[in-house]
Amino acid sequence: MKQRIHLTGISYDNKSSFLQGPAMAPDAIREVLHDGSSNFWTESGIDLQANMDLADLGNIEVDDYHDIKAHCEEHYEKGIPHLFLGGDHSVTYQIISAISKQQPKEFDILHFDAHTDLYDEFEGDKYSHACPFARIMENGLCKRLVQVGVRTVTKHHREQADRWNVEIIQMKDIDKLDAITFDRPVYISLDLDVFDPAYAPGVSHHEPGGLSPRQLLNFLMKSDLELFAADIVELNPDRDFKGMTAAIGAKFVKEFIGKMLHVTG
Ligand SMILES: [Mn+2]
Repeated sequence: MKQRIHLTGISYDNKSSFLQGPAMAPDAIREVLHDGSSNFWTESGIDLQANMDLADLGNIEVDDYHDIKAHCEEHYEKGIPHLFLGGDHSVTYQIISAISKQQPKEFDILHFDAHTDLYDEFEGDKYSHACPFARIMENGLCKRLVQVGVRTVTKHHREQADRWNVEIIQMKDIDKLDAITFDRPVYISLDLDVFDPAYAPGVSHHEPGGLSPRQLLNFLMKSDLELFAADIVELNPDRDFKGMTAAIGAKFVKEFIGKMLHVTG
């Protein structure tokens, strides 16, 4: 039987501190996904079209940041794997707030990013795209947060991480990634700026020295984590080159769905 999968776009980038653009990302990723340039098999050998019933629930478009949560609550159904396409990273707090009403503290978050996004506030805004994981942790919305690929840690971030026992695997220590395992279902938040700008130029914040897509693909294939939902955020189509970064987004849409299907190739 085909596994139902839900996909929601969140066309929102008003909490971006530097450049806008990620509001256009959901459609840019969908375009690559459906342009016929690739097939629907995962690298682990799963035929997605034979195994998934993908329902695209369209884009959430709101003016008020705090309205995103209610729309996510309407879209999210516990038990149906869900993929969210941002949007800037501020949307993750709204998504997790919606999800945690149905799955209180029963899950962990695995967060790939060049940044911790743990600021208590950024430029006077507690809901900036630099702050979502501070809001998630202070509200106790998940059990465990593991951040991977970070390469911009400050003293403030370190203090914030210590407050909530956030585990940070900085990019310089990336060899430790393979040892990470999870006891609870996992939500992955993928900020595309975790990748080196050489691979992913289409993001607002270029931070050299990042992950390669290959490293994350290999980790996903080796890991036995139980993925129940994920987001892919911070694609900025205005900064992209020939859709290269959108293609990485589309690639991980497929690989994340493959992980959600619980079938083997
Ligand atoms: Mn980031």
